Formats: sequence, C-alpha cells, structure tokens
Amino acid sequence: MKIGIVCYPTFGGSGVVATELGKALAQRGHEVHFITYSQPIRLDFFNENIFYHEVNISSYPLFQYPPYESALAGKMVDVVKHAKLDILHVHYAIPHATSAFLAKQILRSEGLDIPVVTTLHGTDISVVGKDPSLRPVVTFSINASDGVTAVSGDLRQETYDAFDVKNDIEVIYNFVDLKRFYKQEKEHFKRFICPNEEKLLVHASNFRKVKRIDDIIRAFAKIKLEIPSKLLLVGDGQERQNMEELCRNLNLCDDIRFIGKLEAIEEVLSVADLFFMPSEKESFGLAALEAMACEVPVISSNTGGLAELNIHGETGFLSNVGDVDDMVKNAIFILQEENLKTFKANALKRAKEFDLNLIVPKYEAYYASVISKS
Ligand code: GMT
Repeated sequence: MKIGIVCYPTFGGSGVVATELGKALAQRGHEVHFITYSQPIRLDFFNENIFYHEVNISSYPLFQYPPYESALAGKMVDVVKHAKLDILHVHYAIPHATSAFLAKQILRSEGLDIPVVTTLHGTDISVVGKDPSLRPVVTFSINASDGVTAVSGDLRQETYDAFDVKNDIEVIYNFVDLKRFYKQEKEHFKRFICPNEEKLLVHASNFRKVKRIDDIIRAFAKIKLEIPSKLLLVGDGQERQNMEELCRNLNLCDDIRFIGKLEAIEEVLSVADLFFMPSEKESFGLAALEAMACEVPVISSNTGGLAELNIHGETGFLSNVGDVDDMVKNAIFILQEENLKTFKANALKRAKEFDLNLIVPKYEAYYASVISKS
C-alpha cells in the first residue's frame, strides 16, 4: 500500500506511535509518506520506503495566525495526487482530521477519492476536543472520516459519551518495539545513580499538569522512609519548574534527579525498579508500556485506558487519582525483594501482548477494510 501519515512530529505519544507505525509499515514493504511541519523525532535515517513532506506556510502581514490547517490540506492534496496514495492516516483529531476532510473534498472535486483513517490518541478527545469552540469541528471531522481508531476501549467509550459520533470506532492499542525496549545490561548506570544499592523509581513524560508529577514526589518522600530509593524524572515541560521547587521545599534534592528530555529512555528503564504514572487522564499510557517491556512494574492511577494495560496486583497496581497513600503502600509492596522479581516478570509478559509485530498487522487489516469499503 501507499500510505500517507500525518502527525505531530514533536515529543509526545501520538507522534511517537505515528512515527513508529510508519517505520514498521515501511519495513513490511509499504510506501510511507510522512506529512508534518517538521521532521518527526524518530525519523532521522534513510529508508527506501519512507518519504518525508514538510508543510510550509508563507508568512504574510495579514496573518495573525498562520493558516496551518489550509497549508496541511494543500500538502495532502499534492502528496495524494503525485505519490498516488491509497490511504491517508491522520493521528490526533485536531486539526489533522479536519484538514484531511478538506483535502478529501478538494480531491473529490478533481475526480479522485482518498480514504481517510483518523486515530484518536487521548487529549484530542479528553481535553482539547471538549473546548466549546472546537467540539463541533472535532465531532464533524470524526464523522467525516472513513475509518476511526482509538488507542483504548476507554477512549472509544469516552468519544461516544462526549461527542455525537456515529462512526464505528475500532480499538487498536499502542504497541512497543521489543527489539528496542528490553532490559539491557546497564549496571554501571545503576551504580552511579544508586551508589548504595537503593531502588530506582522512574517517571517519564512531557511534564504537563495532567501527569500529576507532584503525586510522585509526595509518594517518593514517604517510600524512601521505608525503602532506600532514588527517583529519576525524565522529560520536560510546563510543570518542571514547579516540580523542582517542590523537591527543594521537601528537602529531597539529593534523592530526586531531573534529567530533562532523553531519546534513549530504554537505557534508564533498563535499570529501573518501578515506573510511576499517576495521571489525571491517560488514554493508554505508552510510556508505561515501554517501561513494562524493560521489565519494570507500574504504579499508576486507574484513569482512562490504564487498566487495559496495567493489571492490578500482577504487573503493578492501580489507585484512584490522587490517592498518594495507596500508591505508597503498593510501591512498598512491589519493592520488597520477595515480590519484585515476580512483578518484573509479569510486566514483561504483559508487554509482549502489545508487541509491534502483533499490533501493526491490525492497522494493515484495518486499512484494507476501509479501502475496500470506499
Ligand atoms: O501523554 C501525552 O500527554 C502525549 C499524548 C499525545 O497525544 O501525544 O499522548 C496520548 O497518546 C499516547 C499514544 O496514543 C497515549 O499512550 C497517551 O496515553 C495519551 N496521553 C493522554 O491521554 C494524556
């Protein structure tokens, strides 16, 4: 197939899933055309089946806001026509599904039909899409797509509950590349961070408020009273400054380290004992899956699709959002030497159910069914 992929190219789950999907499809012999405003983070190599098309917008004094949606639609029209695409797959409803609709209409006026698949990733539904000014556009754009997928059953249900969506929504979970995410031999790393054989707790995210990193820090303050441990916070974003201040106020600077954005996150995960994801909202939790693939159990909230990934009492534990004491109790249980090994093994076993080689064929089959219906 010739597949066009549209996504946010920056750090963030939806862009990562879209890029990894494109790479995997190219590996399986499909021709993949990425259409984005800059080079996707994980797309910095040559592959004969991968093409990259940048969306450019000319500046003009009249434009207070550059018309990105229109430029994206124009680029989609161009690529569909000249690369002879079979299908367009847009990740994140806003504005990608809307631009795809416009592109589809333009192409139709020229006698061409292009099926469009929209994948809903989470905040496009749970946060951004509920903004009153965007809600009608999101609803319309989802209904106008030829196929719609969601990354968890919970996100699918939330979409039906919050929007007047008539389309069937197919659940296709996030996936992990087990050739990249596995427990590597990085013990020197561990000795450096945990010189006295402390346990290592890790969190990785874009540091948005929705991630509730303050819950992790407060939980850590209690866990370390019971179990010698260190906390590594990976990533950056709007909450980082506040979180650094919280660490200083709680006198935890010697035990908590902020390492900023890190592409090779698997190296840190390889030496971690526990991963924290106490989010307010989380449609799936790709970062937790990547941790599990590296044999790291997960302490998470029970929001969104997290329960579809993290099995309570087996691969980790789930608590109500904000229930820090419950998270502390569960973390201490997992970190006991007699429990840790079993939780680690269970985490890996579960992660294997989301192997890229199992999930990517589901997208291929879905594309084929959408193409055959249109
Ligand atoms: O986690 C984020 O805030 C980034 C966000 C995104 O849209 O880029 O991630 C969402 O999509 C990921 C991939 O499908 C999911 O694994 C994340 O759970 C989801 N984030 C939220 O729902 C908050």
